Amino acid sequence: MKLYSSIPSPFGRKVKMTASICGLADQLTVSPLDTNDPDSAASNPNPLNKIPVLETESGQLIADSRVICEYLIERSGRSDMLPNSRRIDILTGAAIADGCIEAALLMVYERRFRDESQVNTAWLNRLNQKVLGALDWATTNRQSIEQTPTLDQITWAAALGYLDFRFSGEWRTRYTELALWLTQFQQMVPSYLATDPMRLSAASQAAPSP
Ligand SMILES: N[C@@H](CCC(=O)N[C@@H](CS)C(=O)NCC(=O)O)C(=O)O
Repeated sequence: MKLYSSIPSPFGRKVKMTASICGLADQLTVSPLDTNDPDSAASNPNPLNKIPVLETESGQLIADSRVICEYLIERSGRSDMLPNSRRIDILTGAAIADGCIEAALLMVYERRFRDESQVNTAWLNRLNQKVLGALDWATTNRQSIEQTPTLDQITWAAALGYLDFRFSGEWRTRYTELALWLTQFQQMVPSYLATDPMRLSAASQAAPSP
């Protein structure tokens, strides 16, 4: 399988952690793709020019990180990561964590793609409220990590890791229980540190996107 992604991508990180937990990491070749590169659309099989995107051995295109994760879980038979008995609750948690990432990503893009004088503060505040609302929800609804992390937990770890990476971990002061939860996750899931953009970007001098 070929995964198009980049080191900083939180959605890509979620997929890489999932592949590793599923025991599929050695079947995955990561092809670096920087969507900031004006030529990236030509090499991205996703017509939306978004990452991550997966191409299977048979050439099947699988787009959107949540769909890719579901594919990997199904392929590996690791139904304990998305058990039928809790499927809707887990997908809801994953959707809220994905929404948290999306809002944080849009905040980054607002500053990246506009001149300083054009940055819309009302829009940034609105996005920030979504991030805080999601973190409030996660605080109330977080589940301790059992033997195997579930898809929602992997997505929350990717979201919190992105807030560490792009917003200097400011969330940690207000959300101490979530910070403890992330420490527990990190201790139980080695691929969290192995995919840490702060460590990997420093090591590879990677491009700053996304
Ligand atoms: N819902 C998508 C979101 C993917 C996404 O927004 N990825 C970012 C990078 S983390 C991207 O490709 N941004 C480039 C763009 O939107 O043009 C998923 O879960 O895969």
